[in-house]
Amino acid sequence: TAEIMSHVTAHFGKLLEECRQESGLTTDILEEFQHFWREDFEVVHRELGCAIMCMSNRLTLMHDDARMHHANMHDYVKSFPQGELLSGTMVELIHNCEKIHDDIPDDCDRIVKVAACFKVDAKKAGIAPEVAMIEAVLEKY
Ligand code: BOM
Repeated sequence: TAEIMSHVTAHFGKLLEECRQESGLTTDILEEFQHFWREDFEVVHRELGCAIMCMSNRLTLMHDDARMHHANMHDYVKSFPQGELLSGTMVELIHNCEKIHDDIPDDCDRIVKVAACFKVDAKKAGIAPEVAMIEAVLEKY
């Protein structure tokens, strides 16, 4: 659900600042991670892909090949309140997007495409949070 997704995004987004330097993601591109879900934010910058890879690696959510670690992602999402209601859907949506973009050799380029695909599919599935929902839970993490 969107409520659970707001918690996952709030927690995951806390890692953004420590990944800015190595990813080159400037505040001009994305000021705060929760803006990822804004209607008018376009998920297109390679640097965002690099940042998501860096953030995911801090939580060991990716394999060495920069693809999602399914078991760890399941456990990560399940660690949030009612996370078990979201974990299966989330892993499935991300994996489906990975399959679609598997031919892109550059990790950062591929991950930003996977993230854009996931944003679209999460909206369709009704699990995309409103930015205000994320801001309401930011203080918990
Ligand atoms: O193959 C790469 C898999 C990683 C893609 C992850 C997509 C996440 C998009 C950004 C949205 C984040 C919200 C919560 C974080 C969960 C990882």
